[in-house]
This record gives sequence, structure tokens and C-alpha cells, in this order.
Amino acid sequence: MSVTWALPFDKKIKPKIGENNVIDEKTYSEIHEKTVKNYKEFWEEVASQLEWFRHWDKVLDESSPPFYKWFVGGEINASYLTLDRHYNSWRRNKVAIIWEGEPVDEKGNPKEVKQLTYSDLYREVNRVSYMLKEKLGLRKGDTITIYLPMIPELPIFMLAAARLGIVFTVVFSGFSSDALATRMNDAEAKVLITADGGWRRGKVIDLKGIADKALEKTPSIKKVIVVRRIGNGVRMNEGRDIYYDEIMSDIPHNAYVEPERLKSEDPLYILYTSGTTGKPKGIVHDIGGYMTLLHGTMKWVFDVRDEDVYWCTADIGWVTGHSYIVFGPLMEGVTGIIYEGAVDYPQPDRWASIIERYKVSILYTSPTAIRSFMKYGEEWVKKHDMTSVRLMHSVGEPINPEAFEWFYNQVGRNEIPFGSTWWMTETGGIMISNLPGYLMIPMKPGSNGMPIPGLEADVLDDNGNPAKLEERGYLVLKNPWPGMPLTIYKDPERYVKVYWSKFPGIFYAGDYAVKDRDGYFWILGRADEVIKVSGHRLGTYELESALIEHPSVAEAAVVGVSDPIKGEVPVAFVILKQGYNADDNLVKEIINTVREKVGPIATIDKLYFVSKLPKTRSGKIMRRVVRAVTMNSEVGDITTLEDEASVDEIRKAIQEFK
Ligand code: 6R9
Repeated sequence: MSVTWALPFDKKIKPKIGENNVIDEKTYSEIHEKTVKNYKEFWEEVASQLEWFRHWDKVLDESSPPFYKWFVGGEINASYLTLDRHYNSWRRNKVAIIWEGEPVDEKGNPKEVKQLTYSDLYREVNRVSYMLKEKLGLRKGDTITIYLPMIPELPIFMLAAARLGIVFTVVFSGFSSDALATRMNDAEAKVLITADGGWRRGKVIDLKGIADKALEKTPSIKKVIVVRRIGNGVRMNEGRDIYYDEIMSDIPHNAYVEPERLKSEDPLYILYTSGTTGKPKGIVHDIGGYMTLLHGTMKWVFDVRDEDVYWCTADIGWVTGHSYIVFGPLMEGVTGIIYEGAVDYPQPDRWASIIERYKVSILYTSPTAIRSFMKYGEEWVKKHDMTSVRLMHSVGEPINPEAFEWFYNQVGRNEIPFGSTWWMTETGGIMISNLPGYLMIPMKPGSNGMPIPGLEADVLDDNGNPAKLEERGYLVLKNPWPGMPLTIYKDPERYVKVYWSKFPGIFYAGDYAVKDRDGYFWILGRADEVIKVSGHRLGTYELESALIEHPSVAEAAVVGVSDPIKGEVPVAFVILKQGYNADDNLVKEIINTVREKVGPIATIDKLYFVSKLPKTRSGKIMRRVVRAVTMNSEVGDITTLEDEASVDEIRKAIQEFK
């Protein structure tokens, strides 16, 4: 758990912009309660604002909980909702995506900017759908993996798959070969879409090379499509690999593919997310419920309007990008920005220059980004006019009040709505948030605000009773919501076990949280072994598996510890096999192995050698204990610990660390 700061329960700020629309929290709670009481009717009303090919017969199928199905009988298509609707309206020539590449010229201006109108996007998605269908023979229910950097082809492939009911799984381009292979294999993907590389901090990431390594162990992949981003002539495997421009060259520019009439509860995508133990979980999202939740939250949380320029700084490879770069904003017909690279490259004010250049009015970013801007200092912020920003939110990890206030002052001019939206891959969209577009309550720096309408959340103690106010407990969601997972791909039992068993019948999020006297939620971070590094979600399991692949490593434990900028960083404790020397070279080598296998985001911050790890009598590593010792906090109950000397070992290793 990463929160190390005090929670200012009593500090309330009323944003000046929209001040007249701010209501007190009691009034919100009363209105909210009504939406929760009749949550099916409430969500039905939201869903009816979308365009369906066929109206649903039943709002919610509850016949086999927790496998709820929303809007059963309804027929829908996410590609139709994001494209055809706008193509058939005045928005046809409205800019859908402003894409900015990372490289800059000598003056520091971006070398490449592309603008795609809704009509451009519609055409390109149709052409790609046509290719997937006619050339690759893919059909509804097939799965593909997309491993691309932040280039327009990424949303294009997602939407093209969605058009046909092809289930896609996007793998974040900061993951490496093992992580990619595991996900392709679990999804049994038939096709991989990748690129000849991607730009990150001025360097080329060799995506194709990484993909080739992964493909050595992914028998289901029959074809690989390679987008030319760098133009560096990568190795192509004859018969298997083909360049995107080549396979597209004879597809007519006006190709049209009828959007499939998909069932509301058909799968849209699988997104893998790391958990406590075992391999990553393939969270499966539906179409009807998911799009309904996105529609609601785009309005309530972001208050999107046609004149807005919207920028979510996340990567599309994570759920935030899926929901709030691709499906949500495009469904609402917004002009959105997709930026390829690092927000502080080549200078710390790259992000601010983007806001100024395109007059961004809605900004969605992360606490890690904000803390790094803070560290660079306000002189970088002052260089740019960012008065276009009228609303902003943060996401991915708890935001410390200091960072909140700094950003509120620097970019928010102490007057605009600002919040910290809590949600997770599993929830599909935002669940707890300030709602400037619906009913805004006073903001509290560091708090997430209150649950969205139609959703009941609570904080429970170990016995499943509501936790005392202002005391830590577990965050739960108490009623089904549209956008909830259909299941874990190919593992429904695990779905029940992980999310619906700690407190039977209600959804356990895995986060610690506090509810204050005013009913505000403060989500404090994970109660399990998930680590959030710069807001990126990593499981200890994947890191530990990579560690023990190094020939010298016998056993390993990874825990997340607080970091002033990144929120958390992974540190590792390693037991060496006999005959290996614990020297600096070996440390470097082992850390590199993890980077190579899992990805650069999984860089181990510190590596300690020990001869024992704290374990339970049944042999499970007690990471909770390891973390407590590492962070110098209370170790807590260690009655199940097999050998107390192991705790001293950890302590000693930390003290001796140079
Ligand atoms: C959207 C996303 C989910 C975990 C979640 C929690 C943390 C996300 C947060 C937050 C405090 C916020 N989290 N938003 N914690 N305040 N505003 O990040 O999804 O990658 O699945 O991570 O992120 O710990 O459980 P995902």
C-alpha cells in the first residue's frame, strides 16, 4: 500500500468554474441513493441514449451470478457507435484524432503531426476490417493480439476488429517477449499486429525483435502484420510476416464492411491484468454494458462537449487508454489527442507544449506525471499558456494532496474542476469520481469523491461489516454495473474466487480504502501484491518468474515500496544458487533479465541477496512481511511464519545495502 501521507478529510475546495453547479455532498448522496435503488432502470435510461440495432429484452440477466449479462437481447456494435454514427452526421469532417509523434526538429517542434477526421478514421477502419475478413479470413469470435506503439494504427486495428466481432487483446508496447508470449498463448490469438519499432525518449524500441522472440513459443499465431513506423527494415519471416502497407495496397479506398450485429454480451476485448498469484488474468469485457458505462462517464466525469479538445495521457495498452482514449471519446464524437512518446521528452515541458499547441480543454493524466512535473519545477509550466484547460482528472494511483494542490494551482488556476477517478481494468470504466458534468460536490485534495450514479460502493472491515468511518477497510462494489467483466478468459472459477468470494455476492476490488464522515472515498492502494509503478499495474508473479529464469537465482520475492515520484517501485529479494557470487555484475545481469523478459517498466529498483525468505509453514512467501520490513513499518501478525530469522535476514540485507 503506497499512501504515506495524511488524508486531509476536512479540506474542501469549490472550483470557481461551475461554482453555481456545486451541490453539497448530502444532496448528492440523496440523489445518488435513488439511482442506486433503481439501478437497473437508471442504467437502462443511460443505455437507451446509445444507438442499438435491436433493443434489449431484459436489462440484466441475473440468473447465474456473478456472471451477469447486461441488456440481453440487444444488438450493438462498438465500431458503429464510434464511427458510422459520426460519419453519417455533421461530424463527418470533424477531427477525431490529432496524433503527434515523439521526434522533434532542431527548434523543438514536433516533426510529425497527423489529423484524422471521423471520415478518415471511418474509411481506414473499414479498409482494415475488409483486409482482416477477406485476406486473413478472420471471423467473429476469433482473437488477435495487437502489440503496437501509440500510433493511429493502434486504435484503427482495435476498431476494425470490433467491427467484425473479432476479439482483440492489446499488449502494452512497454512489455517484452515473455509477457507478450504469455498473453498471446492464453488468448490463442491467430494474428499478431506489430510494428518495426516505436519511439520512446528518442530511442527506438525494437518491437519486431521482441515479437520474434515471443513468436518462438506461440504456435497459434499464423500471420504477423508489421506496421512501418521507423522504416528500419526489420527481419521478416517469409510466409508468416507481411508489412501493413503491402497487405493493404490493393484494398479499395472506399471499401465498406457492414458492422456485425453483435450481442450486447458478446466479448469486445480481453485485457490482461496482473494479479496476486499465477499468470495474468484475461479480463473479458462485453460490448453493450461497457459502451453504456463509457457513455455515462464521458458525460458525468468529463462533461464532454463538441468544442472540446480532449487529451488523456495514458497509453492505449492499458485500460485507461482503451476506455478513455479510444472507445469513450470517439463514441462521444470528441476531438482527442494521441501523443506517441514520453511527456517529458525532449524537454520537461513537452506535455505543456501539447496543451498549448492544441488548446487542450480536458486533461486526464496521472499522479506520477504530475509529481515528475513538480520535480522539474514551475518554470517549465510558466513557459506555456494553458488557460484552455477547463477540467481535469487524474488516474492510476492515489494522488497525494501536495501534488493535487500543486497541479490545481499550476494548470487549474485554482478554479477548475479536478479529481482523482478511481477504477480498474476489471470495472471497465470510472466508478468513483468527482462529477463536474453531472452533480459536482466540493473537491477534497487526494480524495476520489463519491461513487458514480447507479453504483453502490462501500468500505468493509475484515468481517464484511461496514468499516468505521475514517478507518481503513476494503473497497467493494455492491451491485452489478454495466462494464463489469464477463469473466476471466477461460477461467470462470478464478473470476469467482478472486473477485466474488472474499465477501460473497459482492465485488472485491483488492484496494484499501477509507470513507470519511462526509461520505467521500479515499482509495489508498492495493491490499494485495499488485504493484503500481508509475500507475502501471504489475503483478509480483511475473517479476518473480522472470527472476528465477536467471540461472543464478534459486528463489525470489518481489514487493512494491513507496517512491516519491513513481508511487511505487519493485524491489527484489533473491536467494542465489550455490556457486554464485553476489557481486555488482550479477545484480546488473539479473535486473536486465527481468527487463528483457517482462519489459522496461518492470525495472527492479533494488536487488538484495538473502539466504532465507519469510514463508508460511505451507511454504508461501509472506510478501506482506517482506514489504513491511523494507518500508520499516509494523510487521504485524507473524504467527504463521515458519522461521523468524528470515525477517532479520531481510533487515540485515537492507542495512548492508550500499
Ligand atoms: C484505471 C487503472 C487498478 C488499480 C486500482 C487502484 C489503482 C487507479 C486510482 C487508483 C487511487 C485512483 N488506482 N486509479 N488508486 N486513486 N484514482 O488504473 O486500472 O491498471 O487495472 O489498476 O489502480 O489500486 O486497484 P488498473
